[in-house]
Amino acid sequence: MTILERIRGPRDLKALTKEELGELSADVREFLVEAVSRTGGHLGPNLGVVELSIALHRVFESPVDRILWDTGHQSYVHKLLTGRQDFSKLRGKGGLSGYPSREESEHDVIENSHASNALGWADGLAKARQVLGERGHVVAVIGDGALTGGMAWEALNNIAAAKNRPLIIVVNDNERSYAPTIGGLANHLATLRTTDGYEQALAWGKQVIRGTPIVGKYVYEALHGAKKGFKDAFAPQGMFEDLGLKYVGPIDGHDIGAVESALRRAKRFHGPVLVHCLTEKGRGYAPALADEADHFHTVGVMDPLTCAPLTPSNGPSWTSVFEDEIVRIGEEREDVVAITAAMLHPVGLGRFAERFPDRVWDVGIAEQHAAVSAAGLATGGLHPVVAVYATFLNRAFDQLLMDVALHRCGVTFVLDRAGVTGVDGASHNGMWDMSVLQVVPGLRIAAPRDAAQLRSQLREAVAVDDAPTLVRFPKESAGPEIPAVGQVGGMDVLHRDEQPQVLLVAVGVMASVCLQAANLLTARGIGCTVVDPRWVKPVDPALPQLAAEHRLVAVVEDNSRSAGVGSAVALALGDADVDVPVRRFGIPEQFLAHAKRAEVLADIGLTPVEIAGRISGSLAAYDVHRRPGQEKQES
Ligand SMILES: Cc1ncc(C[n+]2csc(CCOP(=O)(O)OP(=O)(O)O)c2C)c(N)n1
Repeated sequence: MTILERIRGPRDLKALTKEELGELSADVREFLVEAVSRTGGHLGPNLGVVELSIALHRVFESPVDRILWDTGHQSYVHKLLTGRQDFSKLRGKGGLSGYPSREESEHDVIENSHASNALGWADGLAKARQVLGERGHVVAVIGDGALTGGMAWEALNNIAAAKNRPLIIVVNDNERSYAPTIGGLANHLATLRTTDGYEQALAWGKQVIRGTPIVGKYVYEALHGAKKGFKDAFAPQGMFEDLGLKYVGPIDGHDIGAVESALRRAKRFHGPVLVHCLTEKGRGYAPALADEADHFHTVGVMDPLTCAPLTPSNGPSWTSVFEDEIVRIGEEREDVVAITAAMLHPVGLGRFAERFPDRVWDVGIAEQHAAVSAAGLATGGLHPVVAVYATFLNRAFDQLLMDVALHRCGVTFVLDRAGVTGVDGASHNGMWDMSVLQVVPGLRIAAPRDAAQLRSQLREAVAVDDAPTLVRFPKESAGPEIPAVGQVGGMDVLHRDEQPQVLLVAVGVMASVCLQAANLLTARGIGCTVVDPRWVKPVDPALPQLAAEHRLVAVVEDNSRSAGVGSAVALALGDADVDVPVRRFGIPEQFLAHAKRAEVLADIGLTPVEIAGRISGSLAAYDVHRRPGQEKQES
């Protein structure tokens, strides 16, 4: 039995010797490489926090002490130490979540995987403990990447205000988000990293300067009086202390003893403390360390020895189609520039950055800044393309509405991972954009159905210079091309039966599902038209008239059913006095548990069989409803 297998909960860690702790760390790394290669998941970040997680659970008493993981992708080791060692279905249906999960364990608190929020949670929890007079520490672990987010700084501002409210912030500084962390904060952390630490400098100052005859004493006192000057002269770590936080560090985050003693010091302090730990993403696994792009931030299913991917590729991904086209557009138009929020490669801006290094900005995990600075860039005469995952655009709603749309700025938002993403669970699905953004005046939204459409709609989007545009596409491969058989207004007709009864409005990637549903309906004698509106906002002016030629409209979207494209279509039909019922197929208003994308779509009824069945059921019910008595006569 390995030491890891003997750990049933944090208590089992307490009695381990130094040697056993070393063995445990090695067990954990071996386990992570094996297990995560089998399922895919966040490997690099977890390899980097092995010792830190062990030390945290030895020093604190979770769950009485609350340990909060910012973003939560680095919580695998914490899971292993808190009784969860069955990783066989990690991120799969019925298996462990890839993030903390309160359903899984009393040791977990924050589940939502959107970065930079843990300090805010910690502030609230610490205040609650103070008001209720409860015992226990609150510890938030935040990466240097997550520390670039504005929310973290709003929290620091509040945390620092209460000098006597204990709260421990552990900065897990591996110098990287996905790519190396950027910006002034990153530079400051780098300065801290290269110094011996304030405490050591202070001790040295006392010894050396004071020991210098006559002038030494005065120099020391003068410097000590001007504490900031002294600190900055010898260990320039003033920023956190200037904010009002005690700073401990920098600590070697892979030295369990050193981390433990820093945490114990922090625990004794009756106010906010920041413990700065230096770690290495991908630690102990050579292929991860050799991977310059992201140190294996996330991996798919792979061979742990060769790292060769073991899931077959079904053709080019949506991301790679965007990546190619934006470079082509960049060649043709010098005014097109790009912004990423710490995800240059995942959102497909890597090649653009290589080709046009001066025309791309990584703003850190700062979607709000991405949007507002895009407004500035547009007003300054450029056309910015802001590429983010759909779920993270939620952060920038106000900036998109007030800074970009209100000022009629020509900014193109590109949303990768739109719709059901699956394995990353509830918070990673990009299922809200087409609902919340319906209310933004002047915004145009494109949902391309295939790679060719993505290329042409991206071009149409960047051609708009007096309003925001948005292009959204899902995860995985773009699939085969779906040809149009005709045109109505700006919409593509994908399928047309004689005397159609049902108009299927296929939003983006749902085109192939709609075509299959139409075939099933046609086989039952229910004629269909399938249109791809291409631009789903605003609703195409030709849609109400087309709808009027059918008995039922069914809108199928990979987005929340609430207030999405289906609702916009119903509104447009109502406004045009077209009295044809609209059925809305989409994601129910709930948080979806992790599972493969196809499994989730099946569970929520977004399959051809389910859609066809419900449409024919609706038509039958509609007949009964509209012509009562006819059923009786027929029977
Ligand atoms: C609001 C938001 N934007 C983007 C992301 C995507 N994301 C996940 S982890 C990560 C990097 C985090 O870096 P850091 O906090 O330093 O943790 P590390 O992975 O280096 O341990 C990013 C950008 C996110 N989770 N949340």
